[in-house]
Amino acid sequence: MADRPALVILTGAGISAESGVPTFRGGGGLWEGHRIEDVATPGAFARDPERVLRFYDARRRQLAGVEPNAAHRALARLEAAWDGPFLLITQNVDHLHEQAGSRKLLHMHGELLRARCSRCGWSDRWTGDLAGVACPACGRLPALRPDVVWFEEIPIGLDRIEAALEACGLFAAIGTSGQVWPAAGFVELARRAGAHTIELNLEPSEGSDRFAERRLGPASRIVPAWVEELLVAG
Ligand code: BV8
Repeated sequence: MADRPALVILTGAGISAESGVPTFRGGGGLWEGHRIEDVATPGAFARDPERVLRFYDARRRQLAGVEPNAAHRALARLEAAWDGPFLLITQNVDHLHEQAGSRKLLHMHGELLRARCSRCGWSDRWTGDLAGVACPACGRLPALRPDVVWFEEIPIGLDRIEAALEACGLFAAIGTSGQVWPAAGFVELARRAGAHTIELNLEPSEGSDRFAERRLGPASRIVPAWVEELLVAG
């Protein structure tokens, strides 16, 4: 197969929606009933750590039993078959991309199934609740937090992401509303690099007109179709 262009993919909550993980801004979305300022900022954790930990404990419990869907599996197939540079950046904090087999993966907003200590820096995989639990390393309480990037915190891997975008030939954004920065600006970096840009979403996102191409429909249907097209195109 001819050498492929460098491919960068950004996913958001929409790719996990059909696996039963609620999106953030859809009907019944996660933030409903919760203001970002009350549950997803360092200030919220400093003011009321138990409330923040209960919000994340409820989301972590929701992840038990959810499975990757056809869109996650299609992206794992694409990675395995792509003989050019490939990077899958996800804003999601679930583990569905890994469970589907993705490896060239970067969780820019962290991982809900990891915890870290806000006092001593300890961190590890964590599948249980965090509310009321002392840090296993330093013993402090409250101290443990979910290992995710809150609003006003710096996302993970930005240097690696910017380098990949500046060198990419194809950029796809899948299931993201384009409302959260800096992820919402990635399409601009890709366009400046001369990449072809495509959005795959249930409906046009906030930044839809910044993409050269868009495909509308549920991810579990349009992502496998797009992947098969790419792989057949040779
Ligand atoms: C930063 C982890 C500085 C936690 C998340 C004041 C101070 C500081 C910063 C700011 C500020 N004001 C604004 C900002 C910037 C801020 C921001 O963007 N705010 C927004 C609200 C305006 N950003 C930050 O604070 C970021 N940090 O700016 O630091 C900096 C940065 C760079 C360099 C130097 C300094 C940190 C943001 C990270 C926040 N953490 N998550 C957690 O999960 O609890 S963000 C959260 O939103 C999730 O990660 C989620 O993925 C993400 C984005 O949402 P989406 O994934 O797009 O999900 P959404 O529900 O919105 O949309 C779903 C989409 O799916 C829709 O389009 C829908 O149509 C589609 N869909 C639905 N079903 C399907 C589907 N598509 C296909 N098929 C389906 N079946």
